[in-house]
Amino acid sequence: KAGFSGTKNERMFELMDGFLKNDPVSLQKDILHHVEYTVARSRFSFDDFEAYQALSHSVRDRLIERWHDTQQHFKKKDPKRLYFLSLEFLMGRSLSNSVINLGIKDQCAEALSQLGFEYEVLAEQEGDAALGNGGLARLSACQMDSLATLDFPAWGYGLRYQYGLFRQIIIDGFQHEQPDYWLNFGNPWEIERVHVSYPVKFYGTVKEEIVNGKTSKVWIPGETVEAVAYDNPIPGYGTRNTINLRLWAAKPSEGHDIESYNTGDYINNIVNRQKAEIISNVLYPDDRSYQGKELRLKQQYFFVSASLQDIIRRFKDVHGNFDEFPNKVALQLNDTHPSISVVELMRILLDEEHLGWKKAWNIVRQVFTFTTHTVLPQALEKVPVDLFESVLPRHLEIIYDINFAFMEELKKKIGQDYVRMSRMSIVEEGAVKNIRVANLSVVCSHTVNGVSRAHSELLKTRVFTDFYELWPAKFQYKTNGVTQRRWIVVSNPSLCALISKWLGTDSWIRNVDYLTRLKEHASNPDLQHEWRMVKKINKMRLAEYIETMSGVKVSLDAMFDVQVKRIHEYKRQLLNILGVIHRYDCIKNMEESDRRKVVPRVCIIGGKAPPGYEIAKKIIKLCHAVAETINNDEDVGDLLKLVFIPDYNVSVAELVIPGSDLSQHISTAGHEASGTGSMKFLMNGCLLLATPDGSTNEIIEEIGAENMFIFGAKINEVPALREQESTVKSPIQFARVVRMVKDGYFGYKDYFKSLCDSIENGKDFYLLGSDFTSYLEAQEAADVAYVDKEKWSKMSILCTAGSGRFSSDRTIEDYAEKTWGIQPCKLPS
Ligand code: 475
Repeated sequence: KAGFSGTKNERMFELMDGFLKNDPVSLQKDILHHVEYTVARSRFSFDDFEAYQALSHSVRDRLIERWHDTQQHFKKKDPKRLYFLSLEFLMGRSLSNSVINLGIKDQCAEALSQLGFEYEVLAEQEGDAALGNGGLARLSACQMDSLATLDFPAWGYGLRYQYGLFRQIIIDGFQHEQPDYWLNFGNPWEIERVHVSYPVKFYGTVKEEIVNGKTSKVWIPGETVEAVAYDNPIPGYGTRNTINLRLWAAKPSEGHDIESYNTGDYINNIVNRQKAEIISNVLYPDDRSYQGKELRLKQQYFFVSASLQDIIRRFKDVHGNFDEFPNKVALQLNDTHPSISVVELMRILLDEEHLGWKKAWNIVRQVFTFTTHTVLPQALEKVPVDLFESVLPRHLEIIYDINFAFMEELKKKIGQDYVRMSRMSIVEEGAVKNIRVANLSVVCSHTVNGVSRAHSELLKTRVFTDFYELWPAKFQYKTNGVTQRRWIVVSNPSLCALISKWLGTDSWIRNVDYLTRLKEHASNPDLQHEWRMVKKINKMRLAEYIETMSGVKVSLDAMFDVQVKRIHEYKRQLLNILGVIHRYDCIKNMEESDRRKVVPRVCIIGGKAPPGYEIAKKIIKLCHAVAETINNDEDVGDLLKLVFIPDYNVSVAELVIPGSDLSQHISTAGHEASGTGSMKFLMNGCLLLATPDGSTNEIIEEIGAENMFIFGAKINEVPALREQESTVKSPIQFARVVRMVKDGYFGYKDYFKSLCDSIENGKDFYLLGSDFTSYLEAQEAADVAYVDKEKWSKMSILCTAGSGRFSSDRTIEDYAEKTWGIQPCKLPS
């Protein structure tokens, strides 16, 4: 408009007529706009993938609007913010989740259908964002969803890996790892912030300087790398609040090393600069020990340093000094991986803000909270002092100072108990001197959380006993949870509709307490019938997928029995496979007439083995070898099938979980810190066959043992069983199935030898033999229950009805109140 005479802001408001509209016609216009101007295709010719891109950009526009408003609102209100620091986030797909949380799925589907596209087909075009390994990383993703939905002023911080978790391909039954270059086709869900970047320093030396009459330490780095922000909006459900997951990518630093440019080796200098990007190149697969891996330490420090610079900049925008810092900032350490941040914050407060030791230490101890996700001692990180000294020289000094202060404090409390002091010390003395990152985290955090009640007991009695005795009040637990938005609404739309219909409301999507009301209808034959129909639809989807992936045709009448999770000895996929062999052996040796009584099963196993974990890889091969024999045995037919689902990831889980009848969570008691897969199955009305480990005991409390199949040794029985293990003979059925593998019944005799040896009498650390009989009994109980359709349906409904306590909404409310001290900060709607 020529001649406009108002202010700049008025002009902007005039040009922008409110928020983007969500009716199908507006969405269509946006989609076509993006086809033409973002994807740069003709609106008269674009394929499914291009349509996915255009749709994603249209959804992203809506996310950005809300994201801006949310950030503005947080800025205005200046509440205490939670910063969730995690080296891993397993987000999976964003489109399907975003349209649900924005409440625009139906409108998108309608808009697309008139353009000749199917929403479901487009959603499938998206690859997974797999910036994490397993349980810990998916938990972070679920918690982000809950933080947004519950309107908490939270930020997630992590690393933007160019390569996510490896892709698993199976060749001849063996796992091979392939790089996951997930950014190949672009990523519409992130916003690159070229102007939000910070220098991160490494190596070099520390000097003393006099600043304002006081000696101060100055770190002269040997290398500087730039961290650039990529923002990923996380929308809440049923609220406009949209929070941010900020991931850092490494870029060569501008202005760094100018001198070497003058030496004339122009090309080589550019090549060297490029090496900076290696830091955020690749996610480390969970190999249980990272000891001595320099790149891992650099990744940790890189993301921590950039995040803290960002957090402090935001704080200083509003506050003139650090007095208010603990009232405005909560820093959550997701496992020990980001724990170097306690030292980095000390360094900033001491060396850059010149606060003085006492004041700085006082602040640090008020802002950090730590959650640990493991009970395995080998997973507790240690960093060799030499490595630390080279990469982060100033941080090592500060760790020594923290440790000195801690040791002095300890001496006052416990006297001269040097043995105990050396156990608790942050610095481990010995042939190789190490920094114990777990001890550092416990000392510097005001709260230490476990991820289930059982886990918390183990932390107190086995892992951190000395610390628990010193600071009992520090130790808490928050039983994990998963988000019902992703795990029911997104992945099981039929069940979602059914639940809302029978409850007469969809309020359970924001408030899971409503789910308990399903209990009242659990015996209703109409609900049971509809419930079975939903399961059947989901089993059909899964059966199709299985056929495409493995060529095996499975019967929908069979019980779908599923174990999907990372492959680990303690998770005992081997127990499952040996159980399948036993079942096979029974069927083979049965009279023809008895075969008619067998409850048909499809046993499904999926999961990735850590690349360097030999035994885990052998378990995958064994699964394939056994499957090959069983699936091709005409005596067996539909009575038993075994399939391995390759490349298990979040989007595969969304397909597998709703289609399962029974799922297995069978870790040796005392080894699974919590387990969250079980919760996803539970929500989807899938019965659990489980050991009393991790969060299972709490599930039993909610659902009742009579609605589950529980077996095996209890946590407190395991140590004694282990001691007796070499003297107690394993049951004959166990010996028989192991012998079948050993004798080469499934081929690869030599290859499986070490696997069989690992469970031989006297070496069976994970107690497969000892639990085998009760495992078979539990399996039999499941068969019996499955035949009684009414009973099974009722149990299944009760699983969903009792799953509310395992929503991450409950976990997050609990953290907010008891650990972080944060309040909701909701955008006015
Ligand atoms: C537990 N991952 C589950 C889940 O709390 C629990 C370790 C080292 C490096 C990279 N990743 C890891 C884990 O430790 C992990 O995933 N732990 C899992 O955390 C959430 O439910 O029992 O095994």
